[in-house]
Amino acid sequence: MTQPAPNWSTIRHDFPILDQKVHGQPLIYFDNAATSQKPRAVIDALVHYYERDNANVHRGIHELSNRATTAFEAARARTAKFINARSADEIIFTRGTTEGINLVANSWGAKNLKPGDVILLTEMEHHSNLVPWQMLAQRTGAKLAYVPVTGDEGLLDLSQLDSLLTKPVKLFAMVHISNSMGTVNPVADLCARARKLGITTLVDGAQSAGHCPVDVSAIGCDFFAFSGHKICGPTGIGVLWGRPEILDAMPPYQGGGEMILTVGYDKTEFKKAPHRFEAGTPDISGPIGLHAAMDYLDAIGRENIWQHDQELAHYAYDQLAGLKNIRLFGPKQNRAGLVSFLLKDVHAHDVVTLADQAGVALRGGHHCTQPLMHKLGVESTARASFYFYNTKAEVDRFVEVIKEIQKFFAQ
Ligand code: 7TS
Repeated sequence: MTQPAPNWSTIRHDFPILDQKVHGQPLIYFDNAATSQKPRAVIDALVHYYERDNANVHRGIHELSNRATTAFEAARARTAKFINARSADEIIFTRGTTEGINLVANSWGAKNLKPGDVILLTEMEHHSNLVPWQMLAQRTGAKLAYVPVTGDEGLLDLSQLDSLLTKPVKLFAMVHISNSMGTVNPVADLCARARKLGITTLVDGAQSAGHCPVDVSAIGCDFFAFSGHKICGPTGIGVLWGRPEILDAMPPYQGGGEMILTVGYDKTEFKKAPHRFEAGTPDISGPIGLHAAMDYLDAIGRENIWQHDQELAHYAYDQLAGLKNIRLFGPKQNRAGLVSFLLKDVHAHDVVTLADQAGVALRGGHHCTQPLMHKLGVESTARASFYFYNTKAEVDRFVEVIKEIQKFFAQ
């Protein structure tokens, strides 16, 4: 059943931070791929937790500890529902996408990889889905291979996939939506092809969760990682989903309290997943805020959010494409909610600095995809990334500002 689209122009009033001026201009926040803003519902959930329920989890018998534990575990169950996992036991709370991927690399990777094995990545990975695998390859003697990117239009060159998906490949880790180009990768297809060959798959969902409907069963991956702060939740909380049979066979990532059944001076018996991967006092308010964020997003409808973000991105892309002396990155069709570009003879950081003076928050740099920038022959790009509280009027103003910047540098 499709949800009716909400009134997009009033939704932004749910975000107190958006109602302000920056350098004397109304704030236009277009840095959502870095982190999203937080609606009042999430801020209220955090305040409520700290004002009424704060206690440590899983260890107290007193009322506050029971409340905190119930809310913490309710957030885990809510997260399972959010990505259509079968059970809350498949949800590990992490600090974010980065920590989720490091967990898989250090636990699953260290156990399962040996010299000569291959870790297959794509050329468009964020450093957090690249550096942990490089570190693991150095430790285990495994090698890295990459699915190439076609060029400025930022698609995966899938004509190479059959020759890359070979027997020594033990893991295929791929980004769902590229943070620097807006490419939407066909992850269900890629995972199906890997699965046929018995290859384990990991999907980096940092830019997809909370932006489009995500169903880990339909994607058919073995691991899926995302960050709470990019989907209206607090910073410091993230999610790693894993197939239960894989999680239960993985050794713990860190040792400490809360992840054990019994401890002797010589030996420890560990809890099952997910608790064996959550040593020590966890971020408790994080999952509670994330729960509120997930409820908030689903009240709007992720299909609606996806349509809205894509519409803004195509609108922005088409307008920028109409300008002279601009180079655009990422696909023309089927683009997620961002645009990435370079103005001729203007450094991306100058674009961002001047846009900031006009109240428009952009991002400039390599976007933690340095190898990709290198491949494209650039150091950096400027990026505008959208979310559902952004409007077409804001895109119009942004394009005006870009034109003004071009004029400024043409003088
Ligand atoms: N993967 C992708 C695709 C990302 O875009 C990011 C963050 C991460 C992983 C890491 O997420 P974290 O929450 O663990 O830090 N991307 C960006 C960005 O595009 N600008 O700032 C952070």
